[in-house]
Amino acid sequence: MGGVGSNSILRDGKGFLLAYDQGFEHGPTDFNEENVDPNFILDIAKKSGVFTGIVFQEGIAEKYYGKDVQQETFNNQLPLVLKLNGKTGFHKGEEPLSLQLTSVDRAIELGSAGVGYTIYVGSEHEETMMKEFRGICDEAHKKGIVVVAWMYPRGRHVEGKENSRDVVAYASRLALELGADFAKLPYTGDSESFEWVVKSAGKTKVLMQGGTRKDDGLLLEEVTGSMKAGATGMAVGRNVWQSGEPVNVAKKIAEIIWS
Ligand code: FBP
Repeated sequence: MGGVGSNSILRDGKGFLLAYDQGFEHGPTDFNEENVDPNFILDIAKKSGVFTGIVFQEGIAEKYYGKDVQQETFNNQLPLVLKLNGKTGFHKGEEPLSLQLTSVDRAIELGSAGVGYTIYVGSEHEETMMKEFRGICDEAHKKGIVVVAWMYPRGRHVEGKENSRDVVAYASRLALELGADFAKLPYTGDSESFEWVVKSAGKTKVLMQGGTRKDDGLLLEEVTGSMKAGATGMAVGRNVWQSGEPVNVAKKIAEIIWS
């Protein structure tokens, strides 16, 4: 996989994923009356028409994306990336561990084009996640779907260095060596340093992480910097669906990705 298979969540070689697993990771505290409804998120994807995939945990995929819903609304135009692991936000400040909750087979049953898995790089539990991830990579590739690794530096060994060039490049290299097709990584603050992150990832394609809601100008600057550095695209959540103009922001990001 890696080459041809990656195209299932790419358009003209670029990717733009809409992430909506924050209700799981942070609780509904991230949401308001509108965006607490998964259909609101699907509507953003539909109205903007710019995303190459959507990220859900199993329960939401089952109830809002399932094959019937997908056919009615998107005619298979919005590939699903099913998040296989996750943890709650109740353990902030500890050495994070996120374990597999659902399977590659279930992802395929739900019509997924890919699976996602978070590895907390630098955490004292990183080995457990790496081992689980390896098995997932092998299985997903055998069964013909792509693997997106959320590579997030976390824990006391990397504290304060979560966005530093060398730590993020280490995370991107790890994604390559573990067999991920895509690595979702935090931005390092400037295009030059992110270029090293992208280089370190080799044939693994880099998607920049969104993060907490920031000023639109800064967000677009980061997208520009990461694309200039050779990133394949972005995976974004809060910066789109927490915006007062989500469709507009999504389109502006897409303009940069496909420019
Ligand atoms: P955002 O663009 O909203 O940051 O979404 C990306 C994401 O990776 C989600 O998939 C996930 O729920 C969240 O960020 C995790 O954020 P954190 O690790 O900072 O709690």
